[in-house]
Amino acid sequence: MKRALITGVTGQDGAYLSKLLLDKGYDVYGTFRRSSTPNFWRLQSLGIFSRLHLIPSDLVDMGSLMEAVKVSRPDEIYNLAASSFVSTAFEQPVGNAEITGIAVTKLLETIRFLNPKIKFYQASTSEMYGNSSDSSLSETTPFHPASPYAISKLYGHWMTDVYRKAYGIFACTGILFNHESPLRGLEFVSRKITNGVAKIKLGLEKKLVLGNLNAQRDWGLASEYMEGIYKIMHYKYPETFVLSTNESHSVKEFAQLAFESVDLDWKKYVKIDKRFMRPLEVNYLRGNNSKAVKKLKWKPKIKFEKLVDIMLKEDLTRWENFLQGRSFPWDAPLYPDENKIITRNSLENKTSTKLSRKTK
Ligand code: NAP
Ligand code: F7E
Repeated sequence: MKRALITGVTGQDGAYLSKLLLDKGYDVYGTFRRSSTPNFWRLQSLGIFSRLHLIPSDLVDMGSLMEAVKVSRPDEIYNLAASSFVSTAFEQPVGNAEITGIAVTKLLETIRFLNPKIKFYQASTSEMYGNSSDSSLSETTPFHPASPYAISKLYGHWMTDVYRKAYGIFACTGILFNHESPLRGLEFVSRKITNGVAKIKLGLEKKLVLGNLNAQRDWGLASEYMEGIYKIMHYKYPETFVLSTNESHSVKEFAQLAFESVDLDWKKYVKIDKRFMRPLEVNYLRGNNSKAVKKLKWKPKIKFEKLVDIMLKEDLTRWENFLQGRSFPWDAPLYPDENKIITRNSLENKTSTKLSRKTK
């Protein structure tokens, strides 16, 4: 039986990848951070919580990472843990470098010391491209990172490349474009919209406050991207692959489609607040997945419209079940009102503006 160690098992991708590997017969070990309140709702919601081995570990603590590798004796390590919310990385750039960047080297050093035969996957990101002049982004497109998060990720990306070349470790990377699901964190715009629209439809909320509606992203379904990660790890050589849908849609399109799906006019409910805009924005991202299609035979089936539909239906069902008094693993009832969270960005941008004519 193969053994896999996944860092960040409590996150969206950690949950879906755990399920995929368990279904393939792997013995799966997952690292989690100790917190004062249990944080396993995604694993519970996929029905796999009791099938995993859990190891407490923090990316800032090298000893705990070494311990996790020693205890799990993995054939494969998937490094999914990171501080993954771009806005928070602007607020906490030093912490982000430690968690999202330097920790990659800690893991690679652990592999080098303990067992260089362990295969390693690093979760790289389309954010590393920043505001590129290319309209279709592939493995050969130069990087222009535009956030502390992207810089930390680029550090981890290149470090993985160095350990592959310098020490012959099977160290591979996936440059994944945005992938979403009903298990996506509520701070990310996709789930913020589907959760917000569900609440408005059921009369639990009156408005949805967003930031830059014009930003465009290449959005796919997380579970399909985990199949891609598995294929990257099992390709004959350790290489870098882009995983994307090759389509780009704006935040405005996302919101419009979600409201229209429940017969509501988005213009009546969407408000804009600068507090949700970033000090530096990545305006447009669209991937080119042809290498993955050709070499891995990986191709996403779920595109934008279907993705919005899947997420919205799940959030509607959850709120309906909640109103009927049913209990189930879920994050939304405990999530704070984002408009009340004081951040550096919210203090600098106190003005809330109605949807401008231009955006309409
Ligand atoms: P996520 O839902 O935010 O999950 C991140 C995971 O990292 C969580 O389990 C989190 O633990 C853990 N973590 C954060 N800080 C940690 C620390 N100091 N020590 C140990 N664990 C820590 O992110 P995701 O969407 O699943 O993404 C998975 C990976 O892919 C991340 O590296 C992300 O940067 C990258 N990525 C994501 C996308 C995307 O569109 N989803 C695209 C490209 C790349 P807690 O639950 O305790 O917070
Ligand atoms: O923002 C805009 C925002 O936070 C998408 C992470 O998984 O994917 C994710 O990063 C866009 C941005 O994701 C709001 O300005 C407008 O342009 O959902 P997001 P992200 O920043 O693209 C990449 C690939 C990763 O690697 C990351 O880990 O939407 N936007 N209004 C908003 N964004 C948020 N969060 N909230 C808003 O109200």
